[in-house]
Amino acid sequence: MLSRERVTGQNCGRRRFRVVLVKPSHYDDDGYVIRWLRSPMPANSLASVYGLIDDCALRRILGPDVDIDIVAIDETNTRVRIDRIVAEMRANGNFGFVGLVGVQSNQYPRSLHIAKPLRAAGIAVVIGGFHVSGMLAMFDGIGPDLQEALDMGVTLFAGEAEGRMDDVVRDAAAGSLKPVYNYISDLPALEDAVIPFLPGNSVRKTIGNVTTFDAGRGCPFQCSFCTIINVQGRKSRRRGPDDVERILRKNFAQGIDRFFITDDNFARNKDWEPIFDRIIKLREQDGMDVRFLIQVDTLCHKIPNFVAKAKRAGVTRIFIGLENINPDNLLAAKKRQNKITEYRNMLLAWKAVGIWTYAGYILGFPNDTPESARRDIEIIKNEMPLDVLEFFFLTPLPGSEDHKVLTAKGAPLDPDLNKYDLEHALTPHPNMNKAEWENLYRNAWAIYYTPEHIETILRRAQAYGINILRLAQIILWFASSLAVEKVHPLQGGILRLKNRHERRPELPIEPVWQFYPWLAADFLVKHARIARSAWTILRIYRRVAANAHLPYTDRAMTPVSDEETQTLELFTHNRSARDAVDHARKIKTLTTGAAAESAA
Ligand code: B12
Ligand code: SF4
Repeated sequence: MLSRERVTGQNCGRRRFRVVLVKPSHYDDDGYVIRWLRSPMPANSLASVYGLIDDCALRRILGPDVDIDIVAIDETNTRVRIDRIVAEMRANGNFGFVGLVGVQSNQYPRSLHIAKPLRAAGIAVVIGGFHVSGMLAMFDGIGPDLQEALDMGVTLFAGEAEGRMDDVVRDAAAGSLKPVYNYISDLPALEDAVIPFLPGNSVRKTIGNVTTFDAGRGCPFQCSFCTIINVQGRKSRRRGPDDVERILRKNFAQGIDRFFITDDNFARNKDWEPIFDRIIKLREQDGMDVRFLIQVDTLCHKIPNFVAKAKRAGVTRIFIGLENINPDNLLAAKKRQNKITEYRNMLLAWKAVGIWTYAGYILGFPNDTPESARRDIEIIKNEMPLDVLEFFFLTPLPGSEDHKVLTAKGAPLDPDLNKYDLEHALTPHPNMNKAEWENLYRNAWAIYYTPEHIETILRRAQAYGINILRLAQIILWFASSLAVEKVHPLQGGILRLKNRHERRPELPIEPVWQFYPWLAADFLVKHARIARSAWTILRIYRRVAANAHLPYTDRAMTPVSDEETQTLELFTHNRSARDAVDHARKIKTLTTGAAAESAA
């Protein structure tokens, strides 16, 4: 638990308003809270809300005699001791509130379980995040899940809190919190907004010296499975370069120099260039060796200077929502901007500057079958120079158009929100039954991360001058997370911690004689498996490193030639892939023809 208690000097007559911020985790399939000794990275949602409350404290918005203390807890790496929160709040006359922060749909049931005893003790509780925002953005009125919170006396916050936190804090201090604060149709500008921040000791409960921040919000595209456009909008709202510099310097001063910029599509942040220019200055003139992971789209390489400036700005990894290689599926999901004809050139543009590529691949689009998805993964392995690939179930997340449409149709949707984590089959699929879909998801990881393909990934990376020891470690993480820990790598961490009493209330508390021997056996089996995978990957790494002097190339590493569009499986595996190639060719002919005419 991390506390930022203010030094108040004289205590006489002063009061302390206590804010406990909890970023909840959720339950695994056995009903236990997912918590680690070290979680992968700090949550930007927690950093944003912490920054906003800290700003309220610094401005003393409750008056000169009231100090605001903030405690920030990320449940993915710290146990939430509800009994202690209740005792501390009680000792303070319940002058304060508990904020359940950045609550996703899969974290909503856990949030209610945390809220219940707090409300019973008379403590004010406010829930914010994508579930509340997504539901209020897409539906008129309050659904049963949100009503359950209201019935407990929990306050709901929808929309973004920049510029709105003063009201919440003042109302909480006056004991007059409203049931709902709904700012979903009034999104704030981010220029000069309070910056996200978490103190270093909170960041250090995660794996590396990496922290997260958003340089902007919103995305112009319209993918039907996406929640972001309905919650954060389609317009680019962004922080200025001065604020980005402040975020970097504040973290750098506490020894943190690696960042995940959480913008869902940094390439469509309208100020990507001034932001990169400022970071380039910090790196090249001020000697700040800061590095970044960013998320981009599959057309980003066509933006003039984008890739070159990303490299100079210290971007070392990019994440792309590749989603699928079947154009029919992409069209069905309104992901029209994803052009399979551009995939390889885009990946090669990043590779040419030595930047690693992560991509997300969604399983369960309407045209997928177990066979077609397996074949598609093999095509990716052979024909696309991708490093890390991660798989997700197509999920109707609350806040998305898919969820709204299916709800309106009365389609059967799994009622357990805890499962809305992109790792469960939640709706009937036209071509696969539930078991087939689940098998496909489990097998997809094994199909991609074979020892042979790991060797190919490392050979390709070495040819581009990428640090393959670091890449091998990340591959170990992604290749073994589901098989060993039974969770997606983005939900994984180092050393899983479980408490016998932290189980979904619907499930029984296991007796001591059953729980602990099982925990010990599980620990041993898991670590044996990790050791075996690590040994396999280490041997591959050594073999590849020993051949560093030998040139390496393969089909995936060469730019797409016109004649390859007739032979590559990526472009010929079905009719719509062939149509996509024909379409791209027509556009090229038309644009080069028009250019030739205007030149004449
Ligand atoms: C960065 C990120 C991650 C990171 C870090 C987590 C984090 N929250 O920072 C990582 C990689 C770990 C991650 C993992 C996952 N993520 Co994620 N992630 C994001 C991403 C891209 C940015 C989050 C963010 O910083 N947003 C900006 C903040 C400021 O917005 P916010 O959280 O809504 O908070 C604002 C308001 O809601 C409000 N507010 C929030 N809390 C509170 C509390 C109070 C008291 C008040 C007053 C106000 C308030 O004020 C805040 C400031 O304006 C979002 C997409 C997005 N654009 O948000 C997806 C997103 C949140 N993730 C999502 C999912 C599904 C996951 C995973 C389950 C996926 C998986 N299988 O791996 C895991 C879950 C792991 C976990 N333990 O969280 C979904 C959630 C959808 C939903 N309906 O629930 C999103 C929306 C993306 C999507 N696909 O739609 N994620
Ligand atoms: S590109 Fe990404 S952020 Fe943009 S609409 Fe599609 S899924 Fe959402």
